[in-house]
Amino acid sequence: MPRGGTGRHACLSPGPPRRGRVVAVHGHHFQVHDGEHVIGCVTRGKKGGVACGDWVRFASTHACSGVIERIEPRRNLLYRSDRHRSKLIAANLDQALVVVAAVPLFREELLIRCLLACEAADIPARIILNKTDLAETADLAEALRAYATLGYTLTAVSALGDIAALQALLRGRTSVLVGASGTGKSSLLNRLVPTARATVGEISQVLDAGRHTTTHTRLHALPGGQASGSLIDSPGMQEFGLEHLRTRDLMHAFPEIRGRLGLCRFHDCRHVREPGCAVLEAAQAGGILPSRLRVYHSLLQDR
Ligand SMILES: Nc1nc2c(ncn2[C@@H]2O[C@H](COP(=O)(O)OP(=O)(O)OP(=O)(O)O)[C@@H](O)[C@H]2O)c(=O)[nH]1
Ligand SMILES: [Mg+2]
Ligand SMILES: [Zn+2]
Repeated sequence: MPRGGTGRHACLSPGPPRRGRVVAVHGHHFQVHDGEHVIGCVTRGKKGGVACGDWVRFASTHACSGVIERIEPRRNLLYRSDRHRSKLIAANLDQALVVVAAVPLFREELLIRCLLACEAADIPARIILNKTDLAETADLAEALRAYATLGYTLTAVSALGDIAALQALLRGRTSVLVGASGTGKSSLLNRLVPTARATVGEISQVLDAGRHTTTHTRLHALPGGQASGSLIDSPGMQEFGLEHLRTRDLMHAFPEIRGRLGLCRFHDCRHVREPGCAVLEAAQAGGILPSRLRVYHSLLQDR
């Protein structure tokens, strides 16, 4: 059994393609769970683009391995992108849990970018504030209250303490843990799926940042049988590239802008400094977080 995986490794006799779910991604190697076994698979040729959580058709070959023939249509796909390529995070999600913490240093822009990617992919997002056992967390909890009014429920937990509130959110769903390195994603996973035994890293005091301990995305079955749901742990990121979002996508990915589209004087308003802009007026009246408007404007500059 792969550490923290789902099911047993198997050598199967070759046969017609079967259905399975991708539970781990290691570069061009994938682990596929067919409901009973985990089979190491590759893709045919150079075809990449398989994400953790994908449902695939695969054929078992002569060894203890298989070949992914095709990816079934996805319900959704969470990914980030830079100028050169896309980095797939996970597919077919019921929700994304964006994990934040006061230690290492909280970076609001990373949270905002994670939430934008979720919005653009039409994946419901929640914020999980971890490390409530640390005194520094109280101020962050206060600062994040404004996010609840945007529709992102905040759940505060400690991986060292009571995680019942988080457990309740996961039941029967496929969820992914995303966020900055060192916020405690793998620590939370280990509490929720004790057999996962995921490696937990130290935090660099010098850099006040995580050390990118988790290097691969992996799906874990939550305890209690099939209906319990699945939890995907992903590597923490330092940056969250959003090259794939065009100006229009961005406007829609900010709920506070989306809700005001059509209310500006000019129909092609970009909400930067146009007169009669409903978004800027709302911001001036204190109805929009300045930090979020700043990120919106800086993202527009790249487009
Ligand atoms: N005090 C406190 N420390 C925690 C908590 N959760 C995690 N940590 C610590 O935070 C550090 C990073 O934890 P990880 O679980 O490795 O963080 P991660 O988000 O998985 O990091 P990456 O895999 O690099 O993305 C470790 O030293 C953990 O012991 C918590 O609730 N409270
Ligand atoms: Mg981790
Ligand atoms: Zn406007």
